[in-house]
Amino acid sequence: MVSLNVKRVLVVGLGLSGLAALETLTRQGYQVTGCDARTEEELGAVLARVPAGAKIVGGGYPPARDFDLVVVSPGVPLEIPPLAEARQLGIPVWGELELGWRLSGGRPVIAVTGTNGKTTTTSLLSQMWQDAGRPVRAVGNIGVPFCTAINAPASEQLVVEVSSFQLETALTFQPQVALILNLTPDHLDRHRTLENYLAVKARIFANQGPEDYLILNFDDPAVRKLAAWASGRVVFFSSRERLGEGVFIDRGVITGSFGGRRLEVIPLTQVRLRGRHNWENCLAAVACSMVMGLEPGAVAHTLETFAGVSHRLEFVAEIGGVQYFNDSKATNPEAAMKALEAFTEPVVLIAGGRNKGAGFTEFAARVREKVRCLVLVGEAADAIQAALAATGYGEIFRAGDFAAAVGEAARQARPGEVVLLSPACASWDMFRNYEERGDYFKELVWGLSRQQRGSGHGGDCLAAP
Ligand code: UMA
Repeated sequence: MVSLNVKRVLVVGLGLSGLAALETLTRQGYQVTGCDARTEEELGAVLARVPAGAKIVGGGYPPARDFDLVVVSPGVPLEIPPLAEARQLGIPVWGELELGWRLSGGRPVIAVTGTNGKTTTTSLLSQMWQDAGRPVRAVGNIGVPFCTAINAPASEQLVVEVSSFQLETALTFQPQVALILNLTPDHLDRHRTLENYLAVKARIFANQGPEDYLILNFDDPAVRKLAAWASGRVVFFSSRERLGEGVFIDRGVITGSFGGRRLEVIPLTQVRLRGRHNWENCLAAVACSMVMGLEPGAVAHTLETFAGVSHRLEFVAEIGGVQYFNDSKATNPEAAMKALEAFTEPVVLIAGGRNKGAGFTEFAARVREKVRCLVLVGEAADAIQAALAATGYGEIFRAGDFAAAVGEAARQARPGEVVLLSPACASWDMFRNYEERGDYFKELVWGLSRQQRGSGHGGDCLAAP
């Protein structure tokens, strides 16, 4: 067991990460206090999950000076009092990822970051390992705190989805393979400037050594530039250019080229995921599989069969010739623009929610090109409508709530079209998270599909559940 050389630990935030940290630290005999901005009453059922032996402070934070280490959850801003105080007093502040990484003894991991596509790529990599018959576990931002995997057998490959929030408090994290998929403005309400955000993302490879790999998107200028700072071996992937070295598309075939060795993996037409952004995720995963020596046959099989993950361009149902897709994970304009690129059919788009500090000018231009009609809902509806007004686009419907938005989209859509939920915004004004938003969308669509069947027009109804 790895010793941390501390006794008293303060865990800030009692969500998934905080609870996992509390559990792990208590089990290892540290004196642990968990705290949360939510009062004990608001924490409610969470308290039942607090391990025996851990103290809890609800409705605020105890002073950091009483502790030797502060462990913080990714969603907690670093300016709150105990964290500012800890920094002032020189008390270390680690994120849950850093804690898990240290307690795991710094085991070799694959780490995936980027603005969009992290969860898809993490899941795709896990599936590749599974299909190759190798034990694997996906952890991190994907919804499974790193701390839960500290005792995973050494034979098990950990694939870690890493967010910018987690990287802010990752000090010694050193993935054997780091992937950066793309970098566009996101979470600027927290990181303030794009430069800060890029600097935080670059921390994923800051501790890498010469034997480690850094897999970078050649087509993304901000990502490509990071190669200059790498101390590991850089491998590029590109969906637009045939690279001398790296992974790319050559005459429609995903191809890898390393040290004069060339490998044709699979024609794009046989890849199940849709859209260029997904090709990029596939290319990044292929590059990772190659540097890790995975069998190409298993990799090709995964690409042929992997249908994506929930809430990312997830097919929900076809009702009366209209296809419904759930892309609730698109919590920023860039992600929603990428989703739009995946369709050649006319799109009825549902967008809106809480803006995380993004501008909508570029998004509006893309909507004008690709969206036949737009249904707006949530806090950011005015801002999005204003951006669209500047382009002269008028096909906009406003909905008072989420269910009304789905109903309006269904009314507007014609056979052969796509209804796409790709909100370009966070869900927090109406839901707890994007999963809840996506699940509600699916329920509403399945409800429409049942209505359609009930009305005797069910012959052309293809519903997922
Ligand atoms: N809290 C405070 N003070 C604050 C803010 C929050 O005490 O100022 C408390 C809240 O009351 C709550 C707890 O902190 O009890 C929540 O902590 P958290 O927001 O870190 O949430 P977790 O449940 O620990 O989930 C986190 C990630 N959440 C965020 O980064 C916001 C999850 O990513 C991740 O799956 C999980 O750890 C396990 O690693 C979600 C996410 O939205 C999916 N990520 C963002 C994204 O993908 O864009 C970064």
